[in-house]
Amino acid sequence: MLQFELLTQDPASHARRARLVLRHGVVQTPVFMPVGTYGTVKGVMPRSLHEMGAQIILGNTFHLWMRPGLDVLQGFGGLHGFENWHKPILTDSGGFQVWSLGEMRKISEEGVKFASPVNGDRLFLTPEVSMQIQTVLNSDIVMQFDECTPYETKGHVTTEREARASMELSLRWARRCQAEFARLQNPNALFGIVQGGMFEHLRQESLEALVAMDFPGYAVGGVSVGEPKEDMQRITAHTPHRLPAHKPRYLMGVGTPEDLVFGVQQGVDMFDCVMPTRNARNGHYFTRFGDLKIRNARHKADPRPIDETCTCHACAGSSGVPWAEGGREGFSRAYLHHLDRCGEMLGPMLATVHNLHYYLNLMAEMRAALDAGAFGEFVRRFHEDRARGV
Ligand code: PRF
Ligand code: ZN
Repeated sequence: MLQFELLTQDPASHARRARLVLRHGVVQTPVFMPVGTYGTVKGVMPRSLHEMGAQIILGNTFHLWMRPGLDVLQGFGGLHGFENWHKPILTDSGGFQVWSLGEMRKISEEGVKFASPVNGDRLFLTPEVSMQIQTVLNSDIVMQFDECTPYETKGHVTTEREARASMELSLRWARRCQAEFARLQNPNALFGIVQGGMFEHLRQESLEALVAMDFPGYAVGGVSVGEPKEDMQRITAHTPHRLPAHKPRYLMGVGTPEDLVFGVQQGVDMFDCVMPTRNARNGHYFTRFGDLKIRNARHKADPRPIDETCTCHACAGSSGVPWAEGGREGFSRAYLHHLDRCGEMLGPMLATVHNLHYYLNLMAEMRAALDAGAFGEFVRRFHEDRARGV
């Protein structure tokens, strides 16, 4: 179901290189997982994802349960055949997506009651139902159903008492998930999720209880939920390296390029985030030399590509030879600006390709630096380049 082999460990941080073997293939870590909520990484064909070096993508229990529904997915033997992606898939449990519904839901010990945002049907998502759905999806990695403790609700910052109650509920749900997953004889891997809000001692209790349950991998949830950056970094620095060294660690829903580098330094192996894909659709490009907003009028007649050193299809065209090395097949900033102004769909498509290429390449560079014993040097260069400006 899951094998995890540690390859190298950076002596100066918690960063490590590993190889994760799943039922649909091998994943080299540290890894970034593009988000494909509805069974599609928005605007990108599976073939392009493969060419960009994507090793594993995400899907969402909650959305796929709403549409197309389990009977359709069952007919395709799960999500891989339906979306035509035959490499590993991780599915989130619905815990976070239900949290995002806000007012529309009611949480109890048993699970979460809510009205379908699609047709208003009354639905009840429980740990057992989440495991049943993810078993039909046949995802390589199944996430436990949890409650993502909010940082604040309507201006009220979550107290320690509230964070404890929420963390303990997630632990009881973890046990129910584990029992149901076993009952269903799901052949894939179930990950537990550490919660505990912004409190280190609650995080410690959560992780100890989950480690005692012996999951094949662990996630850190409940970060990047609107808290100040210092809190996010404090929790990211606390939890991952305290999890078992011989099992994969996944930081959920994080983050910026800087957050990924920081997370790897803290011993995180896996990341997912909508940022590269969602920001792309707003004309926000991430690059080695900082970020760029294509809507800005200063790009109106600029013949240069987004990043002269980038080998993605947007910056280097089909030759893959970057502008800086004499390739002239990339799309100009002027053209991308024009596509954005006209609302043409090629604009967000190219931006998504570039941003995902940048994120996936950043992870590949971190893996190469770890392999070469030069991670510290990589981190120094990364910050220097990002501060240079595009
Ligand atoms: N729980 C689950 N999915 C998530 C999160 C969580 O806490 C987060 C928090 N950043 C993102 N996705 N199940
Ligand atoms: Zn590019």
